Amino acid sequence: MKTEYEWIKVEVKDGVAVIAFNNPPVNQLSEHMVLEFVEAMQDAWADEEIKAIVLTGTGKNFIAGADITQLLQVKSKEEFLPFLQKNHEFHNAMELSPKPLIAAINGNCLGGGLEVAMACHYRVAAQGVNIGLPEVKLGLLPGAGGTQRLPRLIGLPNAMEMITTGKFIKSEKAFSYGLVDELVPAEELLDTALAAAEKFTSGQLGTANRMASQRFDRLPSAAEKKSLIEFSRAMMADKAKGYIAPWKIMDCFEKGLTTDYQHDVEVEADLFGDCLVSDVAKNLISIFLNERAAGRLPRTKGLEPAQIKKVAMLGGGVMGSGIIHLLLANGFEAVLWDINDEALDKGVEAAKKTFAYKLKKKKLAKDAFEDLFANKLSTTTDLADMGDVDLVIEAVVENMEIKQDIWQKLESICRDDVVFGTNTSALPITDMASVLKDPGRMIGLHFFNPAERMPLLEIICAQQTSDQTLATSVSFGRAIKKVPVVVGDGPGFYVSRQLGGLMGGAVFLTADGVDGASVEQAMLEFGMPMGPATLADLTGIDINYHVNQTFAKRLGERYAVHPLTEAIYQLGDYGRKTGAGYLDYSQDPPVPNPRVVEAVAKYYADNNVEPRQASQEEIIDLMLACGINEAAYMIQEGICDRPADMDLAMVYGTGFPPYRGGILRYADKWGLDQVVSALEGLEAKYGPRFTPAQLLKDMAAEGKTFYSY
Ligand code: T1G
Repeated sequence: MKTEYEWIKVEVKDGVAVIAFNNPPVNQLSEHMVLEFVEAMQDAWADEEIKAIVLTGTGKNFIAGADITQLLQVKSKEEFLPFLQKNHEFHNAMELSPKPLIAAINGNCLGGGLEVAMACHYRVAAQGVNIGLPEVKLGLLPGAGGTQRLPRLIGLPNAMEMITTGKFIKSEKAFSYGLVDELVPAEELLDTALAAAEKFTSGQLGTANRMASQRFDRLPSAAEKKSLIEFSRAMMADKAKGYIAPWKIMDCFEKGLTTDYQHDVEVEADLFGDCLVSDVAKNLISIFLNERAAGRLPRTKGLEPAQIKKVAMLGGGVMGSGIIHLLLANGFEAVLWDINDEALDKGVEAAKKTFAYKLKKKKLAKDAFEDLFANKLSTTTDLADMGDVDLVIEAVVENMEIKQDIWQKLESICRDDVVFGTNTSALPITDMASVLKDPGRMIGLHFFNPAERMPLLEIICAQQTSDQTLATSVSFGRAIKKVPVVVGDGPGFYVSRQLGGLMGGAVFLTADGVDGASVEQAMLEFGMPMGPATLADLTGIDINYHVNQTFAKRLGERYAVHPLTEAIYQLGDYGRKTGAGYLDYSQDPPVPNPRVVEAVAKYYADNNVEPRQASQEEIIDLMLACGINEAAYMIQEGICDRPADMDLAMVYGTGFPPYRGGILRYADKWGLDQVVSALEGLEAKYGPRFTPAQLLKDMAAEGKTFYSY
C-alpha cells in the first residue's frame, strides 16, 4: 500500500498497516489530514497484504479533535450536515471493516479524536494520557457519534459526566470505565497494539462483537434514562444558563440511545448543527483561539525573551502573596522583600495560605509544599539582596514617590537587563518610569485579586517600554499560566476602565427613579457574576469615588462625579470593608443599606424624581451602550486596539459571560448604528457621560464592525 503522505505516516509491519496522524500542532482533524487518512484506510482495506490496521498519533497527541479553525468557517447547518453524514458513513465503515482496527492512543485523544478511536474495535492507551469529549466547552457537542457510542461503551452516567463537563479523564480512568481495553507504558504501546492485531487475525478476538454502535448491554432502561436526564437537566439549569450545547446534549441522550444507531446519529447530527452555527459556539471557539494568540504582537515578533529563573517580589501583601504562589507553583525561585521582618512573616504566612486549596485537594503534596517554602523562597528587608534576580515585580503601597524611590535604588543594584514590573492598579506607569535612567525596562504587570486564581495578566506598556521588555513580560506571563493581554498606559489601563464603563451607567438609572435592585438583577440575568452595587461594595465605594475623580480630571467632564454618587460617598459607608455600602452586611442575606435608601429618597425629593420601573432591555441597553462607548474611547486613545484581546480581558478579568464573546462582540451583534443611536438618546437624557465616541460614530456611518467577519 502507499506509504508516502504529508499529514499521516504509514508503515506496514508484518501485514499490519500502522497509520500515524501527523498534523501539527495537535493532530487536529483538518480536512487535508482527513483526506489522507481516508485514502490510506481505503488503500489498506483493498490491499490483500494488509491483515489489520493500527491508528496512532505523533508527539503528545493522538488526535486533539476537529479542526476548530475550520469549524468557525461553517456558515449554515445545511452546508455542514452532508459532511457529518459522510463522517458517520466512514466511522461505520471502520466498524464494519473486516480488517481489525486498533487505536494505539499515544497522547491527547479528544473530541473527534476519541470518536475515531471509538469506531475502532480495540483501544490500547499509554499511561497518563488525556481522553475526553470537551466539545461542550466550545459550545458544541460530540458530532461524530460521541453522544451515542460513549454511553454504549461505558454506560450513560459516566458518559454524561464526561460529555456535559467536557473534562478530560486520564487513560487509567478510561481503562477502569472499559473505554480502553489495555493500558501500557508509552514505550510498549505500539508493540501491544500489534499484539492485539494478532489476537484478531488469529481468531482469538472477533470484530463483529466489538462494534461500539451495536453494544446495548450498558445502556440504561427507559426509566433509568428518563430519571437520569431529568435529574441532570435540573442540576445544570443554573450553570447552563445562556448556553445551548448542554441542553442539546441532553436531547441527544433523550432522543438517542435506542437500538437504531443510524437514527441516533442522525438526531445527534441535527443537534450538533444547531450548536455549530450558534453565536455561543463561535464566541467560545474564538475565545479558545484568542486566548492562545494573546500577547503575540508585531512589535515583539522575532525577539528572544530573557530567561527568568529568580524573581524578586517587592511587598508581601494581598497581591504579593498571591504572586509568590504563582512563582513557586511554576518553578521559579523567589525572593520576597518587605520593609521589616514582621511584614515578611505576614507575607510568607499569607503566601502559604494561598496553597490551602491545593493541599486540601491533594493537588500538592505536603512535603513538596514545605520544600517550596524552604528552598525556593527567601526573604529580605535589604534591597541590596536583589543583585541576582532576573525580574522584579513590585506590589508595595500605592504611592508614586515610594515606588519611584525603590526603583531608583534597584537601578543600581539589579543587572541592566532586568525587567521592572509594577503591579500598580492605577498610577501612571509612564510617570513612574520617568525617574529611571532606562525607562524602557519598566512595564505594568497588573494581576487581579486573587492573583493565584484569576487567569488574566494585564500587561501595560508605558510610553517608553521597550519591545524587549514586553517580549520578556509576555513570555513570563505564559510561564505562570496567565492569559497575557497587552494594553496601553492610561487611567485604569483597560480592564478597570472598561468595567467602570460597563457598570457606570447604573447611577443614571437610579437617579432617574429606577430601583437599584432591578439594575443588579438585570446585570445578573445578562450573565455578569455580580451587579454594579455588589461590585462597588466589594472594591470599595471610596476607591471607586477616588478613581472617578481621577478619571474626571484626566478624561474630562464625561466622567464628572454624579451628584448621587457624591451623596452616597459622603455617607462614609464604603462597602464590605466597613460593614455596609449599598448593602448592609450585618444582615444575612445582606439587605439594602437604609442610609443609602434614605440618601436616594432625598435625592428624589430634591430633584423631583418619580420612582419608575425599567425593563431588562432598557437597563441592558444603557449599561452596554455605556460600556461599548468606553471601549471606543479607549481605542481612540490608543489604550488597546485589538477587540479579541479586549474581549478576552473582560471575560478572564471580570467574568463577562463567555457565551456572549465579549463587549465588542456584543456591539457587533447589536449593530454599531444601533449603539450610536442608543447613546445619542441617552446623551439627550442624561448628559455627556453618554456622548458617543467619534470612532463609534465613524464606524457606524461606514457600516463597520469591531471584528472582521
Ligand atoms: N483545532 C485547531 N487548532 C487547535 C485545536 C483544534 N481542535 N486545539 C488546539 N489547537 C491549536 C491552538 O490554538 C494552539 O495554536 C496550538 O494548537 C496549541 O494549543 C466532531 C466537533 C489538545 C489539550 O476541544 O484542549 O472535535 O496558538 O496551546 O497546551 O465531535 O489544545 O499555537 O497557533 O492548547 O499542549 C474538540 C482543544 C474539538 C481540544 C493541547 N477538541 N485543544 O494543549 O496546546 S471539537 C478540543 C486543547 C470536535 C467533534 C467535535 C489543547 C490540547 P497556536 P495549546 P497544549
